[in-house]
Amino acid sequence: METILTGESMKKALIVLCAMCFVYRIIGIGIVSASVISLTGYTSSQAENDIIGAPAKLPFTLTANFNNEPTLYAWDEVQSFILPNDLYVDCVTDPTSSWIGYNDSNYYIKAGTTVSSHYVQWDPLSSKMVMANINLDRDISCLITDRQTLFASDDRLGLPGIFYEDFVNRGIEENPDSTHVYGCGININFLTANPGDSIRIITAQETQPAPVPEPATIFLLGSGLIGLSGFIKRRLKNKLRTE
Ligand SMILES: [Ca+2]
Ligand SMILES: [Ca+2]
Repeated sequence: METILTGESMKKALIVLCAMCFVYRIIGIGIVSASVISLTGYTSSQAENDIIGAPAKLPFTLTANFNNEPTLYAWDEVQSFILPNDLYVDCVTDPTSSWIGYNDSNYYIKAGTTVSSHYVQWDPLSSKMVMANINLDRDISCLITDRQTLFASDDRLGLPGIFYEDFVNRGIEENPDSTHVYGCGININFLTANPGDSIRIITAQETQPAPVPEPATIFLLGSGLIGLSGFIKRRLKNKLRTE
């Protein structure tokens, strides 16, 4: 007795399976959105261009000896990432957010929160100022502006393919650098010499529970499976009869 499906019946079974997967997919299982960064109104007293983007070629190592004049770099890092542990930050826009914690004079984003990260770097050849307005598609929750907190967040938030070195004076200074966050936008004003000024901009939200398939979905999937098994049985029976 032969129990192997023929090429034709295999093809039909596959079509039925694909159709079921498509129905399951369009009902909305596991769809995750991510933040996108944009830059407007960039001006600098001496820089000529206004370009946004990550370093053109990855992998790339971010070192103190790098310079990206006259470009202000701003790039998306990890998106919709669930923090495996607490993440310390330097500024928060709303300390009462449910995902913000406070410990020993420091704010942190609680483990289990979903975050998206963006990196901004201004690194001219010689001392220069940059003023820019950066917009995200979601309200900004936190900034990471200090060498130590940047270093401590590189592994979790960094863009794969960029190697972030730890070096002295990474981050920004309290004076004269300034940041002003309003909703999903941020104004930056950095006066910079080597090794450059860097910050991380974080959006955060409570992690949504994984969607549970609705009864209608389960019914569709169930009927699909029953239909598929009936189809295979019928094909086998017909095949045996003709042999
Ligand atoms: Ca600076
Ligand atoms: Ca530099």
